[in-house]
Amino acid sequence: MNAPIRVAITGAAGNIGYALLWRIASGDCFGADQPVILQLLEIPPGMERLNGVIMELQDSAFGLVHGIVGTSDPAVAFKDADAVFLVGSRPRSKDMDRADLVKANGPIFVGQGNAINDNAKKTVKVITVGNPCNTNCLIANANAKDLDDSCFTAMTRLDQNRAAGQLAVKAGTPVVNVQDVFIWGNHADTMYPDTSRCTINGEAHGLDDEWLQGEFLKTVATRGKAIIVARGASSAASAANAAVDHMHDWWSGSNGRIVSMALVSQGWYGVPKGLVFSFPVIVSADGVVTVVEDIDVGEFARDKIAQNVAALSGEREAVSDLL
Ligand code: NAX
Repeated sequence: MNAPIRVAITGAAGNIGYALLWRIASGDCFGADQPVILQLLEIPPGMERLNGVIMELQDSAFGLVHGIVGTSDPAVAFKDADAVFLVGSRPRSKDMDRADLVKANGPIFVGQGNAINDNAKKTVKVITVGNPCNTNCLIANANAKDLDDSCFTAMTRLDQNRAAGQLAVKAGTPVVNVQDVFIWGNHADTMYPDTSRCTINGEAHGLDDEWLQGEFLKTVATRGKAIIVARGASSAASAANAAVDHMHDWWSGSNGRIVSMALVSQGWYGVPKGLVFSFPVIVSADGVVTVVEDIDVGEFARDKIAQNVAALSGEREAVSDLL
């Protein structure tokens, strides 16, 4: 057994938190030999629900859980954290558009970026899930002045998994046989699932552009809305699963496979420096994330990348006072 690590989760009493905590506690994320101390953050109105969640976690008697802290103080939640899941944020109400959501949630990530900077380990791995996750991540990173850009990521793994799921159905094969599809850009309906390196059953996929650029793209881009319509609630278990996949691969390596992570751009593929943008990456077994820089970007993909750059540049402009 390794020494326990400290894992902070914000919005821990929410829907995604309820699925995520059990996956982390059971070892799916950090490994079966890695004990965890769970440091759970909620806002004061969520504390009673959080107490109920903590009771249930205790009642699950997980051998890997070596401690649980429930708090509404970010300094306590992020203290000495090795890994942070930023899940909590204000949901979009009916009268809000995306720009309103960016403005409403931005201040949360100023405070949390500061608190991570002052309290977490300097090697902390942060995944941002709460929407708009790319720009929330940008704000948190900008307010964590002493931490390296590489500590901060946002989640596009759910979009990747949705794409892989659709490709598997189309090809009539288990999803495990679909490899190396990845996402460019923003976690929003502008994101682009790129199949240029994708293999199915170990071979180049051979699917036609008409389907890939039409029905496939539309299904993946609008999947979140389709789930809300069908379920009456937004994706929760699949989002938690994607967060586990993202952090698992960051912690233990992607085993040579290409996966999607939204990173603080260092200018890769012409994406302006500082935007939090999803790229194809490979992660080494010791957690070093490397952007795959030799993707042959065709005209269609180039146009999609440009659309995402424009959208994220607009979001950055809208929160410039928070950076
Ligand atoms: P819930 O509304 O069920 O839970 C959010 C929780 O966060 C609540 O318990 C709330 O009290 C808490 N919270 C709010 N502000 C907080 C703060 N400042 N500090 C700590 N906790 C705070 O939402 P849930 O379904 O769990 O979704 C959480 C976030 O994930 C949302 O922003 C949602 O839009 C986003 N999603 C992101 C996805 C992605 O792929 N990146 C997909 C799923 C999901 O839509």
